Amino acid sequence: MGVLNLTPDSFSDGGRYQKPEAALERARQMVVEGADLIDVGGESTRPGAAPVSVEEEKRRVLPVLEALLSLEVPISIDTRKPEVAAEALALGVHLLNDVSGLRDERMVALAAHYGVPAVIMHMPHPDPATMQQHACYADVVGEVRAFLQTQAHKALMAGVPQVVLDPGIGFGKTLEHNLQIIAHLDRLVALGHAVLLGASRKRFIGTLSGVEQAEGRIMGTLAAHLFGVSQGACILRVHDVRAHREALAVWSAIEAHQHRLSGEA
Ligand code: HH2
Repeated sequence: MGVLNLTPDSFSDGGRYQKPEAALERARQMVVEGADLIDVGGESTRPGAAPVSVEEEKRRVLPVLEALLSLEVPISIDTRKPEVAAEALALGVHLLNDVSGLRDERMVALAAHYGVPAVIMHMPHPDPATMQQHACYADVVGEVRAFLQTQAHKALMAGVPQVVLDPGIGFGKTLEHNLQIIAHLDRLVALGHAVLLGASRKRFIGTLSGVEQAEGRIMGTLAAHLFGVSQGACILRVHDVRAHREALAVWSAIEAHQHRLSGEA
């Protein structure tokens, strides 16, 4: 899943793709590099980001979505706002990515009505502005898992055709929480739904690798993402598509060989 932020203030690529032509060009480039899906967002959810009105978010994303729908890959809308989701889905967007975890029942109803899969992401509190104050868990893996399981059940019961579970790396989580979640991602995978991992360029990668500039955190991102894939993650939300394709080509060739040998034994 290639990330396309149409924002002035996203933490790693803010301000670069605000013009529709630049956004379309970036999306085309990610498809050429091997993206299977493009995730379009019009609001930064980094801790402390300025809130964006419904009208402003629509103004940012809707014209670009219309243009992107002519691409040969599915398009996802990354929004917490039902008003934005409604118009994006009416245009024909293929996937709903809700970082607030489908807490708002209107989001569930929209995904069910349009028959699209929904990404359910965990954050401990629905407001990104204050989410770091809620980074407090007795058992982070168990609590994230329980939240996602409950939300998935509600969504499927309401008629959403498919759910994708996402632990929400960096959303109301400390370095230690992020590490525990990635190390035990198999516990989310065991719930039987597709699992998405989004660690791309995030702060904890910078902390561990010593890379201050978000754009320079590719190697650390790859390490986290490949570990996640080895635990069963099947969608990676990434800014650096080519690097991921190259790493996954090598990783999956080795993995396939491992299965062949164990099958023969
Ligand atoms: N992370 C970000 C935004 N949306 N959606 C899902 N499902 N999972 C994530 O981990 C996730 C997400 C934050 O990253 P980015 O879009 O690069 O930054 P910003 O929120 O500053 O625009």
